[in-house]
Amino acid sequence: MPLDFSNDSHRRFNILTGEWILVSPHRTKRPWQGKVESLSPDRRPSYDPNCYLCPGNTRANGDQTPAYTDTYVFDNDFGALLAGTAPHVYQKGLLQAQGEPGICRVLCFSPDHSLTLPEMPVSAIERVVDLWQKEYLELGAQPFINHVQIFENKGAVMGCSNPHPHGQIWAQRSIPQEAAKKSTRQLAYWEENRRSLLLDYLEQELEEPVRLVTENAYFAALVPFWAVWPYEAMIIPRRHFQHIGQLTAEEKTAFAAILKDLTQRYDRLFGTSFPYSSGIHQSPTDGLEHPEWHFHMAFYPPLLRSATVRKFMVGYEMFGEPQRDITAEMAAEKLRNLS
Ligand code: H2U
Repeated sequence: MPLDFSNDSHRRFNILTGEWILVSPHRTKRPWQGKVESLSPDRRPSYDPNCYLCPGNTRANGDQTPAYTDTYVFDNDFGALLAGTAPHVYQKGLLQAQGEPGICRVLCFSPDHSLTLPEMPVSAIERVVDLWQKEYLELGAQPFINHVQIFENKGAVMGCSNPHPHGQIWAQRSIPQEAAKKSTRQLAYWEENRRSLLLDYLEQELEEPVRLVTENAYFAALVPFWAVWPYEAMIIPRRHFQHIGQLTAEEKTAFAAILKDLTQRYDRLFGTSFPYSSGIHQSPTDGLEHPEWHFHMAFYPPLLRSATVRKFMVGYEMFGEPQRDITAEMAAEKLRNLS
């Protein structure tokens, strides 16, 4: 008998990281008596005098946020990485460490406190993409910055400290682990085939689009075969390019449009402002070309079955490997039907 993805427990391989995930579709019928998250009220004013990211307000460290009217970026007042840190090496017996210099920035997506990314017009999301481009290129051009991580924590359940629409950038000297795993796997595939691993994957997905959520002329959004989070998704460009600085004008508009399309579907799924962490994975800024890298953006949302029931990565997942019940195909079908 062949493997039945919708019934048999099985493990799936993540071609980008080389890791496995356990899928248990037969468990989707089990009852739930666990934790239910409380909903935070969603209605917010366009301007909050107590928000440190609203135009004209004073931040926690006493600095003034200017009266910006579009997007706004500033150095994180409490950055996890500091530019002046020396990369001193520590080695003693089995203990290793190294100083890690870097730059952390906060990016305000809009002056309007009440909005979230899916609620912004495509033209305004394009301005956010402009800012991501500018920051990636500017930070990446600094000799001591070899990796630029762009990300957003959306929603209190994801640890977001403030509902004002914003994201972050952590740029640093080393290539962090998640990107390093993807670098290794993409490079091995490139060296063997002279082709992009992710583009070949996308082509295979589009042949039988059971995991496809939405698409436009330049990008596709899908639930990856190896998704860990229930409604995890990935935006992949149809053209092979390495980083956000290489987006054409048409691709930039299409990227903003698919970002809105996907995140609006998320909001409709459980009728709530859908929490997630999203991040862009792209080539390191170490001065090399990295033809193996295929730009993409990933979304890791925690919600499982309603606005108040989330997935926890605990127990077996901490000691064994990630596990999910609802399959990637089931999740993609739900998101696809929400248009
Ligand atoms: P979240 O994206 O997780 O909400 O984090 C917001 C960041 O904003 C956080 O890293 C920074 C925090 O250090 N911040 C400032 O830089 N200035 C402030 O006045 C408050 C928060």
